[in-house]
Amino acid sequence: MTTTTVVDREGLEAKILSDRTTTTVADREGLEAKILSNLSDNFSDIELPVISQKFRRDGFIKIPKILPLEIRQEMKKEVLRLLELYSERRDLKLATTGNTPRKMSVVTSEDIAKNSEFINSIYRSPALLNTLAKLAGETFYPCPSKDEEFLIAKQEQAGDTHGWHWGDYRYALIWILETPPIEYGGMLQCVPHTIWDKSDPKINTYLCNNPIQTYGFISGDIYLLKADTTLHRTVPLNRDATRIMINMTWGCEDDLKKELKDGDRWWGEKEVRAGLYG
Ligand SMILES: O=C(O)CCC(=O)C(=O)O
Ligand SMILES: [Fe+2]
Repeated sequence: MTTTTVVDREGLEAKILSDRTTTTVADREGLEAKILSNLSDNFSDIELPVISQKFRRDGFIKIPKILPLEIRQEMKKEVLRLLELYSERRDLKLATTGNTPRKMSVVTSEDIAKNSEFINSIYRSPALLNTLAKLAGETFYPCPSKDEEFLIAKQEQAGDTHGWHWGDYRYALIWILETPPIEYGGMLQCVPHTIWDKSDPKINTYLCNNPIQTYGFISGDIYLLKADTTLHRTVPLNRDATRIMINMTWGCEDDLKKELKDGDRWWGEKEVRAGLYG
């Protein structure tokens, strides 16, 4: 891998900025119209209750068709652009999830929010939020913490993983933009209907006492996760390979009152209080 110097980075940034067109109201309306028409083609009032029940049961539902292929392809380009400009490597173990590992490169929520009108427009799309709310049976609210709205993660080295954890907020829509064949690892594993006690997470006890569901993906997949009560992780890559995702997080009504204080926000800072390094 080559290291990006400050000069490279500035040159690259200038090039990408000059390539980028500003999003106008008309673009945003066009995007919203595409999202809406795709939803009415793919998520009828007959299908929604069926997937909604499955989601309640599993805390997970694969829904690639929630967004049209064209937008998923555009998202991949946008995420690759942001990775090139802003990615930071993380290698740590996190105490509040029983010292499970985080090994990947990330683009932080703030860097994404500040630098992508495309991602912001999709995150706030009324048509998308309305369908997700019908599916989950409650209103989706913008994430109460600006540092948890978004996360881009790129796994690339053997051993890279997003270890067992829960989310601070209820809903995560995860776009699998690129993933290797499942024999390389990178699948998602879930234990739904579990609770995160940050001072005593007891992850292995949950794993011993419950069935673990494993979901494989292909590039272009999208899934919705009930992240606050579904213990989950990605299976470590067993060889060097590329797996890229973007996470969009929303809260439920109760999340609006939540106060977080554990010093475990590993995605935002290189070194956090609850992390073990080296
Ligand atoms: O990469 C994945 O599929 C899971 C991501 C995840 O758990 C997270 O962003 O919190
Ligand atoms: Fe997660």
